[in-house]
Amino acid sequence: MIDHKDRFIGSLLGTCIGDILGAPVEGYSGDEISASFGQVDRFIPSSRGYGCYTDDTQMTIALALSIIRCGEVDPEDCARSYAQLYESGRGYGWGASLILKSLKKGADYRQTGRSQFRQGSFANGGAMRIAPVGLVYRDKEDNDLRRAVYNAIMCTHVHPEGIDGAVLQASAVGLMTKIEDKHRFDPEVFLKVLFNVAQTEVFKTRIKALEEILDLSIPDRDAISILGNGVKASQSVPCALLATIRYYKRPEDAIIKAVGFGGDTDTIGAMTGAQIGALHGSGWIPAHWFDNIENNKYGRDDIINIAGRLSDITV
Ligand code: R7I
Ligand code: MG
Ligand code: MG
Repeated sequence: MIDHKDRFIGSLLGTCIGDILGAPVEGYSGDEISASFGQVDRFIPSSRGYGCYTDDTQMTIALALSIIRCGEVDPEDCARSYAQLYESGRGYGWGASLILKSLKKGADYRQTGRSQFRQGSFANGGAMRIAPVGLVYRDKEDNDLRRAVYNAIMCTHVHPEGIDGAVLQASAVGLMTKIEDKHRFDPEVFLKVLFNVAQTEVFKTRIKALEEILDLSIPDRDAISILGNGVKASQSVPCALLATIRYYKRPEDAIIKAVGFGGDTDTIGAMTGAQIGALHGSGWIPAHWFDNIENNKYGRDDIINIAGRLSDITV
């Protein structure tokens, strides 16, 4: 059986590894990735450096630190924490980037979620960073989890689709922590639970599509053209779920496949990594990934430590 703390470590390292693997090919199509790299199964040096993560991991760390500090999700402290860790070279979305800079200058976290897009951002910036909430709130009722997710992302993501994507990602991570025997994970049951959690039409439709993709064994390439793989939460979150439900037995492969779907690759990889790590813990992570994760402040060793402290929190 996988130890509780190790699931937290696996989920945060999984986020980080998916992010690092996917970052150099963000925006490539699946075909372009296979033509240029075959499978992305190793870290590729990029302008950011080798083994360096992006905003997805940086915001995940900021959120985890805030939960550790407050013992729960406190929206004001989360906003402060994101702003504190923000570094412009980490590939942030431009809306998010402007918001984080304004928060740094003292903007009100209750207003910033609509400051760039009138209805809020429909992108996946809420979902990409939400694993710590999924982990800590795993035993909470759906409404409580939804509230915690909202509080964790409201400073940047208030669009119903941005929120629903984050809630689904958090639920997926939380559900994975409860699968005691990884051989007994049932993708159909998993999708049914998520269908009931979803509140927007677009996510309900995409989860139904995932059921059909599984049922009819629709190949990945065709599945991606049904789901989309872009920066919208409604595209990338279902893609991450697809990699998980199809490849969960082989955690390494699940992340490689998620990145290979193309599109918002660092984020799809990160979200699949968070889900898969919550299921398998961290023991499966190959040395050539583990050893090469950046390891300065808030790098690999700090992430492991933060995950351990997060696992002690009860809400
Ligand atoms: O959601 P967010 O943090 O971006 C996350 C993505 C991930 O792929 C990361 O890896 C990183 O690359 O960025 O940042 P936002 O700025 O909220 O959203 C990202 C982009 O989605 C924006 O820059 C817009 O191009 C687009 N977008 C929208 N466009 C039009 N109308 C998001 N919401 C809207 C919208 O309402
Ligand atoms: Mg990124
Ligand atoms: Mg991305």
